[in-house]
Amino acid sequence: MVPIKQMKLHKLNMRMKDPFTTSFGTMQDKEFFITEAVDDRGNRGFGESVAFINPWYSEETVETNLHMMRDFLIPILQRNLIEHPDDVSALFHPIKRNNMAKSALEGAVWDLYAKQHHMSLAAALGGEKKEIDVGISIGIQPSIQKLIDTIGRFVAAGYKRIKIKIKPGWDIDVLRQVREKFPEVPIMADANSAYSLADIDHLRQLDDLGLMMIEQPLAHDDIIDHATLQKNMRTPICLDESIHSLEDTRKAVELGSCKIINIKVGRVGGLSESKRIHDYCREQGIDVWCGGMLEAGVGRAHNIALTTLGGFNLPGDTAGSSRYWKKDIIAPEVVVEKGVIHVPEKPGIGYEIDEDALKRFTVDTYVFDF
Ligand code: OSB
Ligand code: MG
Repeated sequence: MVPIKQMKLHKLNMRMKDPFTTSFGTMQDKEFFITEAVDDRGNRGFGESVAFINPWYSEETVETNLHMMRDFLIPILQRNLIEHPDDVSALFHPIKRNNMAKSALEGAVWDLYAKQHHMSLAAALGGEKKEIDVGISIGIQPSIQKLIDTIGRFVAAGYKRIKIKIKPGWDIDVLRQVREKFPEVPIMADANSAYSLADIDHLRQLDDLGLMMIEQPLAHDDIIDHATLQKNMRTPICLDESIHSLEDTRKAVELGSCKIINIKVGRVGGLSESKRIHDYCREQGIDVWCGGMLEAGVGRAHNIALTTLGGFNLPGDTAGSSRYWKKDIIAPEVVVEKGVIHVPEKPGIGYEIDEDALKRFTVDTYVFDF
């Protein structure tokens, strides 16, 4: 590919319309990096880091991202010529973990590559679908009535499956009432690692509720206890936090720790590794869907492009921009119609950066010349 001339890190601060509560805490103000890879022909590729301010979902944060990108990862890109975006994950391999930092930079390189070749990011990744099915993730609510009202709104808007966040004290009884109100809606639950094997009898009560799956019931770093739980439960287990690579995926599948994988680009270190996990799961007959991290438009566009790969056979968490933001940083914004997103065919991520919005939300910029 045409060499990168410059890498920019834009640190943004955006406030979501509503707070989002999971078993690990509540988030509303998002600080995160938008990455920009520039060549000398006027092409600009964009990526987004999904690390949060706090290390509650995983160990990475906005500040660890800056340290890793500035002090280790960008110097690697400055020292090496990249022929294809797949080279980036190989170059980053000696640096352990820090997958969200790696992914933020690799994503900008993928978008730049696609734009240099006048193709959509979806096509560059080998994607097939023209539209993708999407679901929605609903945080823990102040009351069951509020949850039921919220679900009703999103079901009416056409979302193809509803994910409900659970935690001890907000689980079986809540899901039972939701199931009674919405007998036909595809429903799943996400525990964000709030339980342990001591809760096995409690969790088995989910088997009567006809859930599509339960996501990450046990510890963020576990695949052993999940295998025990899956043997004792009919509801399929989906792993999120525990999967950081193709190797993690292979081990979890071989152990029987899950029947479904949630691929998050940032969690696995980028689009190239996401593709490898997708390909492996497709061969093994494991269901796959694309997770979300409350992204702004750039990260959302990357998720859309990835989901066009044929093995993403379940609706993902890639909801429309307006579900999160008063004003997103891309134009047009991501729109969901009848539960689908029409995949843009323009070069790269397929959405323009709204420069005014980017400027308005930027709190810091770091520039690295190559
Ligand atoms: O576990 O999938 C998760 C949001 C923040 C952190 C972790 C998770 C989530 C979501 C929301 O479920 C997904 C989204 O709408 O982007
Ligand atoms: Mg999850």
